[in-house]
Amino acid sequence: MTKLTGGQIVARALKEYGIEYVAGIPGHGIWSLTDAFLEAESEIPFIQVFHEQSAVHMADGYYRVTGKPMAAVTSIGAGASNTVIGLATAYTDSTSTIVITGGPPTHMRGHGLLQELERFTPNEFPKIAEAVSKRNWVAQRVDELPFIMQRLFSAMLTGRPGPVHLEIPMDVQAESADVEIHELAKRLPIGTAHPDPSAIAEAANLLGDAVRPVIVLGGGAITSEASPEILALAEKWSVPVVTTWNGKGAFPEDHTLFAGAVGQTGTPVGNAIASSADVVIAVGCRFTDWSASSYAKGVSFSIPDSKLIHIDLDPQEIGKNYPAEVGIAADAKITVGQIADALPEKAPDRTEYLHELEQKKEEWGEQLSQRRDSSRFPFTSQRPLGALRTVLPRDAIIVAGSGNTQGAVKQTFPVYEPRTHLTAGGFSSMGWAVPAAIGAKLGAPDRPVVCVLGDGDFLMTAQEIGLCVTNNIPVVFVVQDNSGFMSIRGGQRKQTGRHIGTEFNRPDGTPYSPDFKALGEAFGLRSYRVESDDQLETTLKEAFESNEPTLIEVPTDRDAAGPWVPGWWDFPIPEHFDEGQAEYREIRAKEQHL
Ligand SMILES: Cc1ncc(C[n+]2csc(CCOP(=O)(O)OP(=O)(O)O)c2C)c(N)n1
Ligand SMILES: [Mg+2]
Repeated sequence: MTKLTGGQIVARALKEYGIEYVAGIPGHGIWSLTDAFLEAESEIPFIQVFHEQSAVHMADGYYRVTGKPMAAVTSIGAGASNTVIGLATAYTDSTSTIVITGGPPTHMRGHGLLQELERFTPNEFPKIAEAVSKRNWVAQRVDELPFIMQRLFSAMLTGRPGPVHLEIPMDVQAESADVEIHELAKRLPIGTAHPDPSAIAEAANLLGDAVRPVIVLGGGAITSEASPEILALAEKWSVPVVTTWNGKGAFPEDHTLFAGAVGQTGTPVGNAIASSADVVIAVGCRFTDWSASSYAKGVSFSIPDSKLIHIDLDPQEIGKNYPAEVGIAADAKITVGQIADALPEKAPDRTEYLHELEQKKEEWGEQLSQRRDSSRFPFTSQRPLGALRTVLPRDAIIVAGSGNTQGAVKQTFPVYEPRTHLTAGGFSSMGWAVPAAIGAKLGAPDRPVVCVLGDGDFLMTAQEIGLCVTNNIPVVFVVQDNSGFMSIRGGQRKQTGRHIGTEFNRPDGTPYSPDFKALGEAFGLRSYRVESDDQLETTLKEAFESNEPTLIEVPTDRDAAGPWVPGWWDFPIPEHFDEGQAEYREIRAKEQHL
C-alpha cells in the first residue's frame, strides 16, 4: 500500500497501464492530476494543445494508427465541455480514447461555483458526456480510484472499442489514501470472442454455393487486425472486396480482387459489384446510410435478395439495418479465418465475374483520370491526391478532412495497408483532421503523415499546427483552398437550386480566403502556396524530404466538382421545390431498412 493523492493514483495507473502521451489544457479544476505527471513514478509526456477538442481528436488519431489508447485531460466545465465533439467522433467510429475532466469539489456541488453547470441538477457535465462515451464515471472517493481505473481500461480494451470518460472532483484529486494500483492483466480476459461453430458451418455453406459473392470491409476489420485472413479468404474463394469509409486500408487497393469503395461517394465499380452480389459477407461494418446509399435497393446493396453473412463483435449491429442470413457476433479475424478453413480446397471458376470486375475497373480508371490528371489551375479536388500518391511510399498515412477531400481521397488515393487511411467517417467532424493527423504522427513517427483537408475544415482547428512546432511533429498539411464549404454548396444546389452560407465572400461578392501560406509561416511552419500545375510534385517532394512541419496551400477551383457520387443519399427535398421531388420519392420508395 502507498499513500497517494487521487491525482497521483490516476497518473500512476495511466503510466502502469501503458499510456505514452497525455494531451490537454490544465485549469484549476485538474491541477492535482496534471501535477502528478511531473513525478518519476507517473511521468508521462504532456502535450499542451490550444483547444480541448483537439486533445481528444489527437488521441483518436493516435488510436487509429496504433490500436493503443491515449489520454486527454481537461479542467472543469468549459474545458470539459470542449471535448464533446471529440468524444462523439470517437464513439461513432468506435475508437478507444480516455477523457479525464476535473469536476466541482464534492462539498461544493450545486452552489453554482465557477464553471459548474447546475441549474437543473448539481454538476451536470457528466450527463452530457454520458451520451458520447462508451462508459462514464464520476469518482466519489479517492480510495475507489484504483478500481475505477481498471474498469475504465477494461471498458476500452474489451468488446467493441469506444471512448471512456472519467470526472474527478477537485477534492478527490487532492485527498490521499493508502492504495495499490490494480494489476491490469488480472482484470482482463484472455483472447477474444470466438464464433459459434454452427454459424461457421452455415456461413461456409452459403458462401460455398455463391456465384457472385462480395466481401464488405468496415472499420471493424481494421480494429480486429483481420487483413491477412481477409486476403486469404478472398484469394482462396476468388471473392471481390469492397470497403466502406473506415474500412479503407483493410485490403490492398492494387489487388485484382479489390472492387472499390461502396456507398454514396463510393465508386461505380464498388456499388455495381456489391449491389449485384448473391452473397454479401460483411466484416466489422454497420451499414451506415452513407455506405449503403440510404438502403435504396440496387444502389449499393440489394439485401434481400442478396443473402447476408454479417460478422460483428457487437451483437447489436446484427440485423440492425439489414436482415442477416447468418449473423455472427464474434471477433472478425478469427471468424474470417475459420470460414476460409471450412471452404473446400478447390475454388469455383469465376472467370466471367472477375472479367466483368476488371472491365468495370478499367472504365472507372478512365473516368477518374479526367479529374486526377487534369492540369487545370486552380486544381481539381483530385489532382493533388494523384500527385501525393506518386510522391509517398506505400506505408505513408493519409488523414482526410470533411467535405470534398474526404470523398475524393476515398476514390482517388489508393492505400495498401491497414491504418494508413484515417477519416472521421461516421461523425465526419470538421476540425478533426488537423489534430488527428498530429496524433497519427505521434503514433507512427517514422512514416510520412499527410493531412489533406479543405479550407473550411482547416479553419476549425488551424491553430493546432503550432503543436507541430512546439513538439517537433513533422506533419504535412495540404489545404485545398476553394474559398468556402463547397461540398455543402454542391448539396444545396442539388436540393433547392440555390445556396446560402457556404461561400466565403467579401462584401462586394468576390471570393475571400485568408492567406494560408502566411498563416503557416506565422505559426512557424515551412509554408508554400502552389502557384501552378508544374510546381505541385516538386513542392510535395520538397516538403516530405525536409521532414519538417509543413503547410502547403493548394488553390482549388470553386467550381471543380468534388468526388463522383455514384451512390445515393436520402436528404429530403422541401416539398415546394418540384425539381428533383419525383426522383427523390422514387428512390426513397426503394429503401429497405424499415
Ligand atoms: C463540425 C461540422 N460542422 C458542419 C459540418 C457539415 N459540413 C460537412 S463538409 C462541410 C464543408 C467543408 O468545407 P471545406 O473543408 O472547405 O471542404 P470543401 O467542401 O470546400 O471541399 C460542412 C460545413 C461538419 N461535417 N462538421
Ligand atoms: Mg472549402
